[in-house]
Amino acid sequence: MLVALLGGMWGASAAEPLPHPQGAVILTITGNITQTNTPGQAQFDKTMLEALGKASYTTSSEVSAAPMTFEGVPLRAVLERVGALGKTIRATALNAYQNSIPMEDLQFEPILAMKVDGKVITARDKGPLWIVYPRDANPVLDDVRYDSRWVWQLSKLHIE
Ligand SMILES: Nc1nc2c(c(=O)[nH]1)N[C@H]1C(S)=C(S)[C@@H](COP(=O)(O)O)O[C@H]1N2
Ligand SMILES: [Mo]
Repeated sequence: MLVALLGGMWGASAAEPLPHPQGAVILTITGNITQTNTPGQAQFDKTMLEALGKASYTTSSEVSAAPMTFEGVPLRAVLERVGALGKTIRATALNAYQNSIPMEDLQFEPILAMKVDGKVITARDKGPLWIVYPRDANPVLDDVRYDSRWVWQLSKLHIE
């Protein structure tokens, strides 16, 4: 898998056409993707994201020394669904914070968390989507480079 990522082959397998969101759009993906449901964009509501899979882990973070349990959809599943192809994911938050996430980070299985400690997160508490890494499970992730990729209030991903 990692070899495929480094070779730029990521996401070659795209699925059936992406349906239109029925609820509020919480994530918009643009750039190098093969699946769209609006010209140039793949828009997702919460239900669509939840349908893509589930993952959770409990970890401390830069935000909280006390471990919190994060639950959401694997970033990998979301990128697979839109046929994302590229080296970098530019993540943008509601507050216009941006950071670039190398595609290689998928090896760590980051998730787009929608719940923290069992509670749905809203924009008020860093939701509705928060990029999270399993930091306690992998010492290499305990680093400011990765901490800054924990984009909260995530609203856009641009693949390039
Ligand atoms: N939306 C958003 N996400 C963000 C940030 C931000 O300012 N806005 N700061 C990042 C940085 S630099 C780090 S280290 C972690 C933790 O930020 P904090 O130390 O300001 O709590 O969240 C990251 N995610
Ligand atoms: Mo930071």
